[in-house]
Amino acid sequence: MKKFILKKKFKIYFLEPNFAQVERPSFDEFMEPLNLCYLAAVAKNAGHEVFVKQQFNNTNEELIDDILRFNPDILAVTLITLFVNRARYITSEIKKINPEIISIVGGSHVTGDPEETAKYFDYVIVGEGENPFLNLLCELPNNRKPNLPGVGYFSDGKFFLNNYRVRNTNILQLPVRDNLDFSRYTGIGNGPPPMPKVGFASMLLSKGCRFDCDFCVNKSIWKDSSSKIIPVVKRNPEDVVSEMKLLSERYNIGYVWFQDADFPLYDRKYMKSFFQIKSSNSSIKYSFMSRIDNIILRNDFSEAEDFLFALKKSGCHMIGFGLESFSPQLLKRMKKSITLEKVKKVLELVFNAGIIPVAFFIIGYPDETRERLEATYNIAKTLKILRFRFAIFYPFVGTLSLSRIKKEDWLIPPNDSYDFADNEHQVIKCNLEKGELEKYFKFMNSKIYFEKEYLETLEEFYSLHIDMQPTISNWSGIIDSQFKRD
Ligand code: B12
Ligand code: SF4
Repeated sequence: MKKFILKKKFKIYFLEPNFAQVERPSFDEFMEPLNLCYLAAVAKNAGHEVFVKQQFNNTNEELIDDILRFNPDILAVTLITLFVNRARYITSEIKKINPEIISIVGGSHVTGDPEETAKYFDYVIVGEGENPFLNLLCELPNNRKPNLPGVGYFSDGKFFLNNYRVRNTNILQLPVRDNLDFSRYTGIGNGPPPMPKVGFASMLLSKGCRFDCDFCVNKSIWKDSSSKIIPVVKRNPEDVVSEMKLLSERYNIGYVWFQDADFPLYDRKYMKSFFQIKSSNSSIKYSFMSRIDNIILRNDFSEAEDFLFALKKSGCHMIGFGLESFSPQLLKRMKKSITLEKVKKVLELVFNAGIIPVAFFIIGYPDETRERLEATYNIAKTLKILRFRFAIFYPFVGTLSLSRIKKEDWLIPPNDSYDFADNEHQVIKCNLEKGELEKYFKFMNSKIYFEKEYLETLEEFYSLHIDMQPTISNWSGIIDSQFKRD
């Protein structure tokens, strides 16, 4: 990263707003705002004063007071779609009291729709934020209308954006974690099997993704304008392990959730070197999301089996797979080329290795039908999956799916409320009756844990892996409390 000259030391308040509807109790599943922690690190190293804040369950008013008390020069907000309405409100209230505070936003929503977003904030930053943000901090003291890659704003009623993107290949700096409340981080929420009772933190081992799923925003973030595309940047395994060590020593962390978009299991050489360094230096457990096609390479089952045992031995506790649906038509539309046969085999191998297989599904995709939905559920409950997450499809800005959905007239008007970007509400038409999809959503996410097939799978897992046996035996209370929120 190039050296920046400090022209003015800014006080920067980095904010992750909470969900659109704070009173909704379903989501108490917070993780570190890694994006802001990385941005704070580069700003701090450049000489600025930084403070990272998550709204959690604070009211907007409490938060506004907190921001004003800090008295920042800059309010830097991360925006996924669900945060948009709240972020607009907080920023406009702050501006009414102190118009001098400069608002800068970035994140997946901003990258997907920079022009619309820029109507409500002073500056938008598209793609990876580190370099554009630092460049902007450098320019602001002399020039409020800079022409910088990745930076956009309205000027005299006209939107300006320099959309040139350069990948940030530097992931050497450690995130700023100074004022985070680690007691709020609990892994991936309630439900069987339980998460270990240890401190949780988030990390990145790599950045980028080699795929292009129809519904995903990630591709737009990791884009590169030059011809030399660097799809995935991996950190040096030694740096990863020393960050793990630091997390356990400084914050008493026992579990790391990697937030990588495409965790590099496919690079066996890299992974083996990670295992080696980790085994002799850190006992932290860890989890990540992976593609099904990253487990068995070149149809070599026995290599995959050995690899998974090594993965488990290195501390891997859980792997999340985006399975999405078992309808071949829907998978094709999502541009996800996975087959049920492969899914079954991979889940079995992961299960046998003693790693908890978690599956994520999308329901209500365009062309979803009752039959497809039920078929997916009925297959899912028989597979070697220990934790499920069914999410209602939301077409995020910047995705291929949104442009197709608009063209094919699938959106239910009005579709301008971002409060429903929580994957719990139906926002596009589908071949089900009104309200039916939401009912399926609740049913699928809770009742699956009481299915006979599921309970047999759970029992088999614990009989094979006695060391992972939980102390809680009755899940009904936990699951019911999660889903009683009407
Ligand atoms: C971990 C994670 C979570 C965690 C924690 C969320 C959190 N604290 O951010 C949990 C499990 C709670 C979660 C929940 C949800 N998530 Co989530 N999550 C992720 C995940 C896997 C990693 C996020 C991350 O840290 N990435 C690493 C950082 C470094 O990358 P980044 O966030 O993109 O940040 C870079 C740039 O975007 C930019 N940037 C970002 N913010 C800012 C701010 C400023 C000021 C600037 C200058 C730049 C900037 O610079 C950063 C550094 O390069 C992403 C997918 C992914 N792999 O990115 C999805 C993702 C962010 N989640 C998503 C969604 C939809 C959700 C849920 C609504 C889904 C649900 N119902 O289950 C909920 C919402 C609740 C919530 N509070 O977030 C979507 C967002 C899409 C959108 N447009 O809104 C994503 C992109 C997944 C996807 N591909 O669809 N999520
Ligand atoms: S869904 Fe996962 S695999 Fe597909 S493009 Fe997004 S991050 Fe990559």
